[in-house]
Amino acid sequence: MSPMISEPPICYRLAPDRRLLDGNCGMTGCGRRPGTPPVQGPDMPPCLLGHQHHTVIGYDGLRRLALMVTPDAGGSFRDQAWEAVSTIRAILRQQPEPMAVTTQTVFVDDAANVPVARQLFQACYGDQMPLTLFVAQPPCDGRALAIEAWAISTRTAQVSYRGPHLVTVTHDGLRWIHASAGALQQGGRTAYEQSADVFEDLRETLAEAGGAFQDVGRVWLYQGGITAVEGDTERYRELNRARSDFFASVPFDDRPLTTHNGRAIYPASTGIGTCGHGLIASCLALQTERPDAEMLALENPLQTPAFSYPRHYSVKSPMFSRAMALRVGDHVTTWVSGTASIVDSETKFIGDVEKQAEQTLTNIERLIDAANFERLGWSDAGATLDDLAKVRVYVKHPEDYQKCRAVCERRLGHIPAIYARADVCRPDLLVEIEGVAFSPLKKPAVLTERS
Ligand code: 3EB
Repeated sequence: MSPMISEPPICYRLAPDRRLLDGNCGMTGCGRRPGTPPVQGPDMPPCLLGHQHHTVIGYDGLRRLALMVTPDAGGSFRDQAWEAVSTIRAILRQQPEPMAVTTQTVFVDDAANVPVARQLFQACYGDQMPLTLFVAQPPCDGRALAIEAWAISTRTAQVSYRGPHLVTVTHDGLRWIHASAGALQQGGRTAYEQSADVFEDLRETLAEAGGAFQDVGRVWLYQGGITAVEGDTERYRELNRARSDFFASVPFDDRPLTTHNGRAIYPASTGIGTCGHGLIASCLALQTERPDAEMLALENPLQTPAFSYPRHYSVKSPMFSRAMALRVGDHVTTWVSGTASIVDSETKFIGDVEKQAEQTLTNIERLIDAANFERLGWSDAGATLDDLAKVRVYVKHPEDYQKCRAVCERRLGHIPAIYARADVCRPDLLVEIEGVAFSPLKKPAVLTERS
């Protein structure tokens, strides 16, 4: 028999930037309450681990992580990808519970590098390959890639890896379906055909897991050449036309989980450009019988609903909600759609990226605040920018990166973030921001009697 080998001690602590916990999280090793500073370990060793930011989410006693990782040391694409993956593993290894990565979005500077990344992920994850999206959007800091990954405790959740386009996650009576579709290349199809195909593929993939499109709360659409002209129209307008046609066949007013407020309920969405040619899409669906679970589509008091934009923006309006909120257990999760400097239906601050970033963050702030939840019927919910677990910032011009980052860091603080270069669907929009917020439900007021 071989002698017992003891685990080497972990020498470097990778401290999370944020802990979003429901007061006392009840997890072993975590007596921390929200707002208290994180315990800092020694600095991570240079050159071994990449620049990492992560948030620990601990609501309902379930440990989840949002990770935003960029390699530090440069080198070849393979070196950088290796470093990013190693960093993710190091963070997971340091958790007090076993964790599994469920989904990742990989921002790459060049689609030609995707095969190398795939090979590495395969070696690293084996048959537990997260749902992986490659998005041709160069990270703004000049690195060859950046990874957004989500992980969940396998002590609580069962993760089922059902193929390259489908992962399901089950815990506490909730069943999540992550699905993806699309191709990095256009393959001789028109934008309309591409978009129609992608939505149909998503529908079929969801069906493989027993899901349907009306279970979908969040959609991401990454379109190559989003503002490019095709025939006598623009590719993004054609995507909207295909989405409208597809959504017409989805019974969105028959969502099992969602509060209606008297209108059709569209998923929250991001529709963003890439420097590739194809269309890549993903979606997140939820099924549950839990009586305390409910979803709410949010509109922004500062903005015209996208599905009511005037016709000059697109013959068929973009069918998405400004955010989708889910309440279950002790908290609310709010998926914020791609948000830009639009007030009512007009682009604000044309040519001024800093003011656009400010307006965008103000739009998000107002979208998720307690007043907006109250307006839409949830008087015990509400979130602030501090509740965001992570953000993605899509920057149109690489030279605007530092300015955008300065505004975001001033308004959001030190938050896990990836900045990537991407075209926004309107030519005058210079920046677009999306994120996910986790916030506690207000406990019902308890009347204390005095004796
Ligand atoms: C806007 O507010 C900016 O087509 O799904 C944001 C989020 C935008 C989603 C989509 C488009 C989409 O209109 C653009």
